Amino acid sequence: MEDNLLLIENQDGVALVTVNRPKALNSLNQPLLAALHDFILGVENDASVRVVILTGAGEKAFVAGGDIAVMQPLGPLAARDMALQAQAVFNAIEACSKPVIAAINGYALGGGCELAMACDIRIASDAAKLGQPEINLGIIPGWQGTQRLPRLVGKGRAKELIFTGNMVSAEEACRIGLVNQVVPAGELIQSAREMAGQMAGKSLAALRLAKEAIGNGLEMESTKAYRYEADLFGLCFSTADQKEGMGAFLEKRKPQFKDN
Ligand code: CO8
Repeated sequence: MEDNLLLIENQDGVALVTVNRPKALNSLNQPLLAALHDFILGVENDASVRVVILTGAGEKAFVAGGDIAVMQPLGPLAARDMALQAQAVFNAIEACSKPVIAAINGYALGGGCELAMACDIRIASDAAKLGQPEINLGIIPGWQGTQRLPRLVGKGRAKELIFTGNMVSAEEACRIGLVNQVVPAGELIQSAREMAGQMAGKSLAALRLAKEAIGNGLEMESTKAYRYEADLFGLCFSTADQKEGMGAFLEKRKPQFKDN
């Protein structure tokens, strides 16, 4: 049994969470998935956490996928269970009311790329490599890669990546929209912290509604999505933060948000 599969460090409202199985390139097994799930559900009620940064231990990998040694002997039902277990974790990240930033420090392959795609924002080190190499193992992505990848990079590029199993550099991933920005390896966590710090100063109520509008709205037909956005926009006006934010602007001072 491995200890400390997740390292968690909370500073100034930003939780830095490190997937910690560097000897297996941080590949995800069931205990790690369970730990990630517990963590992300806990964040919801933890007022000390405003933004999450997810990264991998060591210099080589963010997460090199699902643990192939665990998967190799599985039968179909157990494989489906493992797919569903991870999908529940990734759905919880997507549904988390607080922003989650993936700081991709190295290989983000298969389930690792899928984990990064479940996060709201991806910042990659210039040494990172991303891909969906499942085809080389005789399988297809099972942790939502066939769905999230085409939504991020378009159907054609997603098919190319999934059918060839080729990895792309961080630069190429940025060019095709798979990551938001690329930074020098030594500056990755600092860059992620700077972005997280900016978000941590906002109203959590507004951040949450913005995340819901984008996430849920994209799954709707556009006229319904526009109405949904208007509804959530209206809901902002039930918060003290809306009165404070607009009041502070008019009074030419910095807002003091209270997250409600
Ligand atoms: N699972 C288990 N162990 C791994 C994994 C992995 N995904 N990746 C690396 N490791 C282990 C290696 O076996 C090795 O262990 P050991 O030292 O005991 O031999 C150690 O990590 C270091 O790896 P390498 O020696 O291979 O390091 P290299 O620098 O030579 O290569 C690579 C690095 C290119 C990243 C290479 O390790 C690699 O190709 N890894 C596999 C990448 C991959 O195919 N990922 C996709 C996995 S499938 C998946 O994610 C599907 C998820 C959905 C499943 C649905 C549920 C059933």
